[in-house]
Amino acid sequence: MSTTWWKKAVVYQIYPKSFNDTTGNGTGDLQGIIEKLDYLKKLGIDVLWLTPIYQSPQRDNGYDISDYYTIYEDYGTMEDFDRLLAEAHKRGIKIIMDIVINHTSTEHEWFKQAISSKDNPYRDFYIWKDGVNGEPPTNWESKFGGSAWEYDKTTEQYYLHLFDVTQADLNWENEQVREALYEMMHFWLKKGVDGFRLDVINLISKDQQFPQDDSDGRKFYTDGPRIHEFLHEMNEKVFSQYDIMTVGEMSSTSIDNCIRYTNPEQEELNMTFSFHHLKVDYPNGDKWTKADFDFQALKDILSKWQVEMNQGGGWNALFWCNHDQPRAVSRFGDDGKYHKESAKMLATALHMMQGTPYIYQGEEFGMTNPKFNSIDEYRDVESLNIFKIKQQEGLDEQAIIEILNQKSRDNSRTPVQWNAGENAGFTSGTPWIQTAANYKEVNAEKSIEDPDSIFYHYQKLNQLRKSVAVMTDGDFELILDNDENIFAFIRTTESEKLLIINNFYGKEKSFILPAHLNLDGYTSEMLLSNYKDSAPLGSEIILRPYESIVYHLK
Ligand code: TEU
Repeated sequence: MSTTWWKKAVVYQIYPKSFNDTTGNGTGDLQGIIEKLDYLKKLGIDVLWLTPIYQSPQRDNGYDISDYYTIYEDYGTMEDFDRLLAEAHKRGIKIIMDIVINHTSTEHEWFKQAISSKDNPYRDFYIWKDGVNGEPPTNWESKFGGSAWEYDKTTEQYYLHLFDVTQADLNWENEQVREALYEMMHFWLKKGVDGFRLDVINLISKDQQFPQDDSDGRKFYTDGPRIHEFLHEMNEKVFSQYDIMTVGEMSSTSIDNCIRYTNPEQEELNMTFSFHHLKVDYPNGDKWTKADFDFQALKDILSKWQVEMNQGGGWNALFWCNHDQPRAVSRFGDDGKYHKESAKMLATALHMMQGTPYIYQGEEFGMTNPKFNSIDEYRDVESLNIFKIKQQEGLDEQAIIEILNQKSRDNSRTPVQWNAGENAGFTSGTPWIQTAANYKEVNAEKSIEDPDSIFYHYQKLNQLRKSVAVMTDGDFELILDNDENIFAFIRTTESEKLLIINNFYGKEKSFILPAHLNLDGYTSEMLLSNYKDSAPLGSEIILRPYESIVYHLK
């Protein structure tokens, strides 16, 4: 079964822990999502992606699953989930589940069995190796810092964990592992869920030689030797039997691989998240440095992925933010003076590219990084690890906090700011992580009351997607490639065009229409803008700070 409804869909990502708490325990829950469905309907989204809601010790906020068939008790029960699914479907909203199958928690029953003895039937569900002269089997590094191998004293071998030490990598070479995971996916699909977001799915196939060199080892398991075979098998045995959408989270991937993952002829996935455009503020590849983003690199990367994925018949997932990234308006816009203008500009720039756009909770009214003052306010396992590592390297606390304030994953994990009340209306108890201080100015209620708000800008974009075909179908062409302030592009089908002009900076800039475009014979109409009185299309347009205009040409 393969239809392509997901090409016209807008997905909204929910991080349940921080979304809406109805019990007062400081953690969001499924009932909290049900209560906000009408709000989401008003926003006009089509699909909800829930980050993991399964049983988990929560070392990595649910990306460490200890039981795929049970709901984490703080979030509710399976009955609550069934109700959420029914209530969403009643409103025409689909739900996709986040599936974490590169690894499980070390508290998963499979791992408990596996670690109990070398000849346990589950031993081979994970990746075990002998050490080399008392050292780990290879020099591969964990994505959260330190070695990717952990020694088990009882069975005298190391197990692999590409993420936290409590997230043990599954052995995909073992057919029983694959069958067990496919069965679990059928369980959720039979319930009626509408698809999956597959966590770090391009890391599941490891080079069985387990080689090493002077790198961190990622080249030996990223887009690994059997990845396309495994995804094709998953498609055949699971996805193809339902009308669903699938999006793969692809760590450090390549365009060629993403074309193969998403070209329908390959029968693997529908679309992929790639991250190259979000590394433009990692100077020399180092995330843990304070840095401005490289605007030219951002344009080049986005444009390359737009053009080449389209040429190869692939499909992009479009996003500025998720639960692992800082807030978009703080990162690429201006979370002070031009908060509204820049948040809207970013929305337009993203939604007007080709692909399926994702809105991360709170982005629809411009939530910002919280700017914490102390390490005690941080919760994320990665941030806490990096804090220790940087301290050992001799950096003082203040310097590390400044880096975390820009780069930490907690920047996007603070409670959703619903209103100006206590704890921003997120909880009546103590939130598991501090609310950003600006909730009285930046919140959903305020945004809904203001007809000119960021919220209504997103609503408009969501509506346009349904009526303006070129938003989905049009080819992408970057214009003014080297302009230092403007990200402008053209989308084209046989019958119509969109011209999208975004000033990415807080100062005025003139846009000169490139002569080669040849728009003779087209009449132009302004489709969208983030200023009330933007100029009609002409040979020169003076763009105000963060001004963003879309012209529809027919
Ligand atoms: O993230 C995978 C991933 O590689 C990153 O986005 C990661 O957080 C970043 O590189 C660290 O600097 C996924 C999930 O989205 C993330 O929340 C999980 O922690 C991770 O997988 C492990 O399951």
